[in-house]
Amino acid sequence: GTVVGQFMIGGMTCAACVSSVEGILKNLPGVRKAVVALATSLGEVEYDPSIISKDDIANAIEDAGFEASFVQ
Ligand code: 9UX
Repeated sequence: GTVVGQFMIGGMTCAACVSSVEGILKNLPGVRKAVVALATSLGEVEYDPSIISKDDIANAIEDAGFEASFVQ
């Protein structure tokens, strides 16, 4: 099954940053859907927790040079 996780993403300053983060998220194994909003700095990620954890998702965002923290 899938769950939806919300992540606060810091360091995004333009639309290209948003596309970049969305691209990273969508390419992760276990991630089904990812929508990132610049105005709120929130990313909503639909993922399969048996394949990837919320910490793995946050780490992938941080590896790309942004800050990420799990919200709920
Ligand atoms: Mo444009 Mo967003 O260089 O970091 S991609 S501000």
